[in-house]
Amino acid sequence: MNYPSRVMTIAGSAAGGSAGIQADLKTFQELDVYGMSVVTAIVGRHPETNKNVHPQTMEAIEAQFYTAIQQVGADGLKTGMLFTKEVIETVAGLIQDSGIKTIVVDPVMVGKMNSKLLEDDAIHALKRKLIPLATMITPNIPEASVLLGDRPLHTLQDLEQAAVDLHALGPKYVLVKGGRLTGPAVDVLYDGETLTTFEAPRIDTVNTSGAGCTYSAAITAYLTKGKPVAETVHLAKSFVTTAIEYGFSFTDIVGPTYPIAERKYGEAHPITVKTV
Ligand code: PXL
Repeated sequence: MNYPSRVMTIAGSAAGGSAGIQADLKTFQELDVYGMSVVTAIVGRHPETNKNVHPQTMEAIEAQFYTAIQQVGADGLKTGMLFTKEVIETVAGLIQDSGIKTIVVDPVMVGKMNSKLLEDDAIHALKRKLIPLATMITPNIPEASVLLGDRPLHTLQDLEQAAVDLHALGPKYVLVKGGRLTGPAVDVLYDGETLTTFEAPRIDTVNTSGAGCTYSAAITAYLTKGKPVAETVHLAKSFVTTAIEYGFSFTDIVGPTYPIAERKYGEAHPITVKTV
């Protein structure tokens, strides 16, 4: 038997199941990589205290990481919600000592329902300690803007320049996701030499909770399985676009993307790829 690639997510647990660890593990399962998890914080709102983020201790974070590494080992890893400077520094240290080759950093800052998922004083540590270790970073427009000192980003050209400038922080590849522009959903990949755009039709839905997590988890899965970077982004964007197309809501609040959609409906979305 050929064993599957082993992939770890270090992220928040989203109690509602749409985002964070839950979206990552569902996506890993769909793409046949063996999923493991390190929960950095639990996200779930208490109806009386209103507290929404329940951080885990550094001891708990390290315990989960070492258990996964020692019992299984890891070929690839992604980070999602890290929440504090201390978690970022701890996680950067663990990654650095691990020798894991494929590292995807999704610089999660704010959730779809506006939950704050990263503290303000953590940005510096994210830029200086974690991003330099990344194979790929996957910021959306607000995250790219914060990482560039609150630079306004309004056009595709702005995103292309942002990808080039973010590459200077040290990751091997930068993917700036343009989902918040109007018109088609265009993402920009920069590998240090060439800019490539990946365009999908815009899907008219509000049910996109977990879309970013699902996208970066799919990227982690494909990269870890050894796909070349442009093919990885193409396949992962197709996967997440289908997951968004079949997104739904059980209630009257923003609902989840549906990571099972590509398999269930046998449909991979066409993506237009262009070199800039
Ligand atoms: O979608 C961003 C996100 C990431 N991680 C966790 C979340 C959310 C959004 O709510 O809860 C844990």
